Amino acid sequence: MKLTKPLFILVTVLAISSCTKIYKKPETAVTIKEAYKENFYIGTALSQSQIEEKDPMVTALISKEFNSITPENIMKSMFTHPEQDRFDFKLSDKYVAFGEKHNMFIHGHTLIWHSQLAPWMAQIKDSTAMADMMTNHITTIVSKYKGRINSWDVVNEALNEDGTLRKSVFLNSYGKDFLTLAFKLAAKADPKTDLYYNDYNLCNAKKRKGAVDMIKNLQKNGAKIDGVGEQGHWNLTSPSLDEIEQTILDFSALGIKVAFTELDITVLPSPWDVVGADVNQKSEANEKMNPYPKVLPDSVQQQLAARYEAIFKLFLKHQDKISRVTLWGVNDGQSWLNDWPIRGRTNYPLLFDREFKPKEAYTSVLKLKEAKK
Ligand code: 9MR
Repeated sequence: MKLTKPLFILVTVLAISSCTKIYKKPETAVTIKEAYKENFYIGTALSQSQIEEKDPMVTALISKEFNSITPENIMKSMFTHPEQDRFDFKLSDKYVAFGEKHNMFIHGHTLIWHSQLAPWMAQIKDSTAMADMMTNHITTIVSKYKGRINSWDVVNEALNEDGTLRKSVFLNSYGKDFLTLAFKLAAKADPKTDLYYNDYNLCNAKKRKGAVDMIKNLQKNGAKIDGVGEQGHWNLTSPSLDEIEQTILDFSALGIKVAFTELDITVLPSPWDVVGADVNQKSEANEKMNPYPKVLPDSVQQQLAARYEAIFKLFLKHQDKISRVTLWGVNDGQSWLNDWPIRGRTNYPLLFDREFKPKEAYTSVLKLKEAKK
């Protein structure tokens, strides 16, 4: 049959539109990193077995869903610098190779932290020995990964809740300028890597003010600081969106980037909030404190999804100020919140469940971007 011109055009248009349908990526094929690629990096924290790629299914999920990584534990000083004259880079080499293989933004966590500290460092008493330690520690590690680790938590959790400097071996032996020293050493070892101060509870006004003053002081002392990491260990209601927004505004006003570096949302009661959990009635207390040992009820699942959605909506509003949003772990089974502040509970703080299936929270974060298109 010979087609008349109008009929030919109609057939062509229909063919093209049906092809577009066939080749349109199904909704489920859009992953979270793809959805947010124009906005900020979407990161996760890797455990040792994830770095070592013990489970190919998990590796595939990580590389599909995330474009930034943080080592959950293996780059803390007790692992990287266990003795004064011995560094151990076996695992951190694997970590960096993982990120490079999957073309990811690679974050280093962490150089100076009072916790998970190499025991020999805890013994340092005087300022010269502390300066020597910090020079060797920071210079060796940052130069080893120069040009390969894209950003570092140079100092982690140096503040008390009231905004004063925390008593630590660094403060006690060197004084408050240990912060300036740490940032200057890191910048010298790799001038191009981004340098962050990282802490939790920065929504607390006093602590935030302490952080702002500390960063201003670093800037006044001529140290390079590129960003602040707000960890984001939050719950279903607190901090409020207004408080979170205030941290974004206050820190970005200093001319630095804001990253959300360890995001997770606990759904379990806090031992400090529960009234009437009589510690003498142990099993009753356990049930109250671990209310969802088998499965998360739909109503809480939805609350979690709504909380994640509201938080990401706020992040999108301030996307020009935010460099990265990192979840503290890949799935619920891996989360440190199953063991803190009470051991052996079943928590549900992340975007993937124990079987690595995306939760409603995942879908709500993804949908937020779909809706914007
Ligand atoms: O998730 C980490 C957990 O496996 C460790 O046992 C714990 C030890 O302190 O550290 C956890 O990660 C912390 C991070 O390094 C710094 N901010 C607080 C995190 C949760 O405790």
